Amino acid sequence: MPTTAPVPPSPPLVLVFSASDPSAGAGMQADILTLASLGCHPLSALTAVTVQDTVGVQSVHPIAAELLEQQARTILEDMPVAAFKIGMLGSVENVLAVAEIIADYPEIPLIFDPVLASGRGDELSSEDVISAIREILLPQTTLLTPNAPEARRLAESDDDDGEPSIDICAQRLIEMGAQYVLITGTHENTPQVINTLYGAEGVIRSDTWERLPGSYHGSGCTLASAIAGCIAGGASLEEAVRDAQDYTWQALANGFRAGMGQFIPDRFFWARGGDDNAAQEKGDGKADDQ
Ligand code: PXL
Repeated sequence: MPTTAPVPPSPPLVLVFSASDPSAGAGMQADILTLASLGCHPLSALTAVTVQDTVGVQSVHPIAAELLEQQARTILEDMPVAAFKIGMLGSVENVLAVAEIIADYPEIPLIFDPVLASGRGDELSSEDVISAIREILLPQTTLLTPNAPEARRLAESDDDDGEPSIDICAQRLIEMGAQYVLITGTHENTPQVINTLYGAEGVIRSDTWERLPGSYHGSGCTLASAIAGCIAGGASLEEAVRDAQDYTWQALANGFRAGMGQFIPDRFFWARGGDDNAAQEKGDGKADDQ
């Protein structure tokens, strides 16, 4: 009797909705590198094509919503997806399309990195896109991962008299429907980077990291994808947030300057061999853990 070889189990499947960045510093390429590095199989639904290098974004070309929808639905009908990750969406039509798709899969955890501007300040989402995000995506989000400026922009209100605190912004984003919010402190003027995870009851954990000297392209994409990958691999949300920060810090510490602009995180730092990668030389980067 011929024996059939056992079929190896599938790695965890993560479906990413994000835009192409040809520099592979950020966007879909960053998501795919991160997920592959963490042992997941990355599935992709492209939302936009950008023209950019490590210095800046030259143009953004949203994909037609119908084509975006076809990419995702075709994959979802074929494979059991363990987590969704959303990055840049590119148009209001694409926000609507993605919101409709994920509404059909309420049991799949959704990690949403609300990309409003690039790290270098290029606008990547219009006011209409931001309104659509608030109204139809936040209520479906398991974990939202804005940096502090994005959190302020998403949570701002006409009644604000001055800038609301980060704690208030997190509370508002949870009231708008996100289950959890992780606000990153990379853009804040603090000596260390403080990332804080909030739930309905307030702060769940706060992690403080040594601030690295360089300017990095794609740190937020790396963090959100790493969280999605850890959750897809079976981690709890809090474990995923902790482990993904550790992974991201090491990817940044091993970042390389491939072009004339920002550093690119090395998502495969562990595969370069030897004991001499920068993260190991610097210790584990953790300054404090509250
Ligand atoms: O880092 C956020 C980001 C996400 N996606 C794309 C980007 C950027 C920043 O430039 O270009 C496509």
